Amino acid sequence: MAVTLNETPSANRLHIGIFGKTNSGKSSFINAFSEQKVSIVADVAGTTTDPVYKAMEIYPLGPCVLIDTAGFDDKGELGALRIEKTELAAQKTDLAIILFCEEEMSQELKWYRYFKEKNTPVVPVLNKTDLYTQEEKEKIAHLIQRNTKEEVCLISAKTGEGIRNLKELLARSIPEGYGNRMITGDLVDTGDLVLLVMPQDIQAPKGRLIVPQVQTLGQKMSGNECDNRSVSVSLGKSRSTSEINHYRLAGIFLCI
Ligand SMILES: Nc1nc2c(ncn2[C@@H]2O[C@H](COP(=O)(O)OP(=O)(O)OP(=O)(O)O)[C@@H](O)[C@H]2O)c(=O)[nH]1
Ligand SMILES: [Mg+2]
Repeated sequence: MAVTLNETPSANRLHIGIFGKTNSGKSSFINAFSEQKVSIVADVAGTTTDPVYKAMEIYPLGPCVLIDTAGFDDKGELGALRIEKTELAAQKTDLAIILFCEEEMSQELKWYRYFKEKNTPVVPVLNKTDLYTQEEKEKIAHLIQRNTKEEVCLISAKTGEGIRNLKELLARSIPEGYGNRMITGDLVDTGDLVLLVMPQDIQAPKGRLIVPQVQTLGQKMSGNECDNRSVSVSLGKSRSTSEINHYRLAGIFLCI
């Protein structure tokens, strides 16, 4: 499969799911966080119905997929179906953000426990802080902290306050070993002979490797896998199938 310079396959992106009650500001948050208009925002509870998946590069997190979800308290006619979709998004989530917005937080805490049971890191975020006095903010944040034992991030999706701190907190919360499972997964064991066959992407600058090729080389030649005897072969479009098969016989064949 050819991968262009600007594409990171979705499976290799950090999936950040945003969860919270209807009207807690999930869609506003995604827009503020990404500095783009990704999701529709409205005062009406149940505005987001199906999850919205948006791939983007976010500093300092790298390639991510942001997932906007329907409120987990959706009581509309299709509420149950929407919650099912939200659960599916939860399964794809590597790092969960739970948006709190008020003192009543029983459902948020239920979802917090759900993610913790799955060993998915969770960052609790108090949104709409522009609506609260300093004292009120501290009181709610303290309540969240007491119930989750996690560092709580205070933000306003409306003013953008706190978003930068949150990005840094998220970067510190990336699941341990997340980068290790990129690209080659469990295809290769220590000591294997690895043959990388790298077709030259027409969109890549002449003579350069594209990002996933570099990542694969980097992973195979460093860290825990430095025992691999890596051989890199760069093939032009014109190579014949028999020639490729010849390489295939020499060991593991990865075609990027
Ligand atoms: N004052 C203030 N209002 C906010 C903030 N974030 C969101 N809102 C408002 O809250 C309302 C709901 O925002 P949405 O972003 O649509 O909320 P949502 O969680 O996506 O809602 P659903 O899709 O219905 O689940 C809108 O009127 C937003 O303008 C915030 O930080 N401060
Ligand atoms: Mg929404």
